[in-house]
Amino acid sequence: MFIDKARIRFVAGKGGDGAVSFHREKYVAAGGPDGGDGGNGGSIYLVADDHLSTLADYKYRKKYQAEDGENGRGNRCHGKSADNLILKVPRGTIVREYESGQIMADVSGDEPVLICKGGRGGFGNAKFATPTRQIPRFAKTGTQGEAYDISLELKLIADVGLIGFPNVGKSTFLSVISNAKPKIANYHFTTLSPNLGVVKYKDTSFVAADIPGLIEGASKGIGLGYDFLRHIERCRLLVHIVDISGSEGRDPIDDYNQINEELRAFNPELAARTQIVVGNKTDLASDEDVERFRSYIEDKGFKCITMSAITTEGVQTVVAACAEELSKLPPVKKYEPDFVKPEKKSGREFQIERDDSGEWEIIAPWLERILMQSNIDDYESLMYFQNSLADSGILERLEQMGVQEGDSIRIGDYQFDYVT
Ligand SMILES: Nc1nc2c(ncn2[C@@H]2O[C@H](COP(=O)(O)OP(=O)(O)OP(=O)(O)O)[C@@H](O)[C@H]2O)c(=O)[nH]1
Ligand SMILES: [Mg+2]
Repeated sequence: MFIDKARIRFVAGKGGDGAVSFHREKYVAAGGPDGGDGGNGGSIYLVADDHLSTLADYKYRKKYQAEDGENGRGNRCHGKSADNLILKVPRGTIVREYESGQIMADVSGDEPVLICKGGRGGFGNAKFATPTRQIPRFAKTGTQGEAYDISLELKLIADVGLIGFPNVGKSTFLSVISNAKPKIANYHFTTLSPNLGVVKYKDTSFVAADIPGLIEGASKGIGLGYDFLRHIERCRLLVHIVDISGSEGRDPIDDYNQINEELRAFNPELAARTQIVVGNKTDLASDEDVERFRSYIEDKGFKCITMSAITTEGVQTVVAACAEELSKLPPVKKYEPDFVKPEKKSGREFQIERDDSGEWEIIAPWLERILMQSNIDDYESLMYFQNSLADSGILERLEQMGVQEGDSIRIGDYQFDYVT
């Protein structure tokens, strides 16, 4: 199934915690601190894969999570950093932060693009040893990885977009000029999803995209084509194919105007894009049909080429005209990221509550971890703990909330009296 939009959640891995450990060896009395650092959490990258043409994989799996980094261990053993998660998407996938709609990336190049950064591993206590602090009984916890709700939207990368009514021969044309093998048949909406083909011309090449046919009212959601117009939004050049023979009883001039009308309704910028107008099926058309159409288009100041995709007469003239136009046009549009990362959380969030008995409770799992890893009787550890209380803004908040000397404060299983 062709899926060109998906919503997913990405969660990068957390950094591993640093270890608190002391060197132990027979006959060695007081070994130094040897707690290793935690490993980094895995990041999530997206990379373009030309073998993929749809976002179907992301329709069914909603959450992707990279592994956490390993915790550090004693004996200066550092935790292993987690592998990054590198996910494949079709080339031309636009990545947005879901809520804001801001663009995080346009995955159209060859390099993997970082979307969610993994957390950093915390330092083990070995890193905290200084000449004056020889017995650090604390280590740093790893930081959280980034996590975002993300929308993916495919906007194909192609130089040339083929547009026109159903059955005019768009897929036939693509099949004779490129390596693509689209389905071709004598009924409307043979093409149900875009096809890409690489067209070689002299020593250059370009990519052409064939999309489902457009019909009157497409911009109001009639038929299939409208949804697919986004896939030619960044084409540099449009080849507008018209069945010049009127073999389906429509007037080719009406067809031409109708399609332009639908383009305008979808996106005026797209309607203003450079077009090469191609009258197809000359093998079925009379000379008068051909001349009437040609003079109408030329009178409007545009170039008109005629061909028969089936006999291939005139096809190379269209290819040459595309190559020539493309050489004058700017490169394929890239969407620039405008995503602003939300204010970075310090990883030291807390909540303060006061119960009926007047006891204060500080809810902060990171602080409990510090307490667990510390020895409160140890001066160095106590200082580190007190600094954490001050740095994180907990003390200030307690004071604002009216804490008094001697009040009881609880953090997890620990209890203290407030002293100024
Ligand atoms: N006689 C003649 N028939 C053609 C020509 N080009 C295409 N056809 C026929 O027209 C029919 C439709 O061709 P497709 O290439 O599938 O047309 P399409 O524009 O891709 O159609 P949709 O995918 O339905 O939008 C097929 O039966 C083709 O064989 C041509 O130059 N001359
Ligand atoms: Mg087709």
